[in-house]
Amino acid sequence: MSLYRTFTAADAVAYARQYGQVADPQSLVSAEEIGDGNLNLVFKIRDPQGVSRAIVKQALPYVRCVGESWPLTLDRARIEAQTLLVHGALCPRHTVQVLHHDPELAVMVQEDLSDHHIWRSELVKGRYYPLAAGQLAEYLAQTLFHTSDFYQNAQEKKAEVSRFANPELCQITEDLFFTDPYIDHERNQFDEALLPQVQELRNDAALRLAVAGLKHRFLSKAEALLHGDIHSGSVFVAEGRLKAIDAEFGFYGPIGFDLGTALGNLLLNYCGLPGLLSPRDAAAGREQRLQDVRELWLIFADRFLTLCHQHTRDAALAVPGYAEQFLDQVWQDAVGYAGTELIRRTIGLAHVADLDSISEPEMRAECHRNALSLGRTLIVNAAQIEHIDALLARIRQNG
Ligand code: SR1
Ligand code: MG
Repeated sequence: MSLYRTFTAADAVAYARQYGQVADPQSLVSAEEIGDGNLNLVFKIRDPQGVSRAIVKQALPYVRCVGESWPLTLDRARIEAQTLLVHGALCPRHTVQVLHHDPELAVMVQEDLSDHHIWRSELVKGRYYPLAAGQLAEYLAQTLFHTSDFYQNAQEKKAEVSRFANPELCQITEDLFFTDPYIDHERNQFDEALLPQVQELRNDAALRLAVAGLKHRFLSKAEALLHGDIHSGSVFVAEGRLKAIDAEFGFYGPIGFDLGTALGNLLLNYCGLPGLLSPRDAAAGREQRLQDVRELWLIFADRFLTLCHQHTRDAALAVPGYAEQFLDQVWQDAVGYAGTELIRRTIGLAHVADLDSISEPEMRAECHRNALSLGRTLIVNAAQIEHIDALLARIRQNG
């Protein structure tokens, strides 16, 4: 018999008292449900002064942003906790700490990060965290290298691929990134003004062919234990600090997918800034975003290659030149996946505040159009965009 029940605020307080690892558990007295993501309940647990002391997160048996008509496995809570535990062991500085988790209740108590802010919210307000892109790159390099075949024992890795099989959450990505935006699907959402450009994308044979390749690689390349949803809403930042959260989409997939998701979200912000800030602030913010894009890739590439050169344990993969060749493929994938993130966040089911909070309709439509055309450019031309400066040039050309 299943022990699962959906938590009330009182359940969340009781749970945090038992498992929150706080000095004085009885001082936890109230809970506020603050989940604003697409899937889960998230409770902040407070003391009598209203100070947040613990976070309790519970998976619902359905997709929260759609409702009970879209059931979804509770096993995602186990996958999330276990992905964060693996990533936390590899990169504790940049992974939220899991204090306790229970797969049956689909619940997790995690470290309270109330002194941090969600990176996306800060980017939308034009706030710059100059170290964040480099820190995210460090998180990605450490977690992806150490769970890849360069480092992990081949037999142990196969067992991990099976432990982290995440078919229902992967299917969400497979559908929302690679299928829905290119067909007439009821889940898609976009302003009517975009319809001509949406139809062009649907009829674009070169684009559809490149997206097929990206989807196929997502389905079949078990390269490393990905975060699986590392957009700017899955990242907490504070002055000089960064922590990845929300790893329920974790699975063994193509390394370029995590890089592409992170890059794509920086570019969504780049596309939206003209509609969010004054012309002067938007121009400055866009330069900062390009700097973030540059640092994210260059620091990731540097760290990943250094780890390959110093710590590769597979004798054949350690042959001189192979790590560089592999990284070239990761780059090509990352450029393409960044393009799919731009397109699906503009016209698919799940949108982002970087574009949708633009209040002026014409400006919003123009920013949406820029995101779509940049997304297409990256997907179709990934093989010709051979290095970071070529990418930055393409972004500037797009407008
Ligand atoms: C139905 S879930 C929609 C989106 O929210 C998550 O954060 C993932 O990005 C997913 O694609
Ligand atoms: Mg999430």
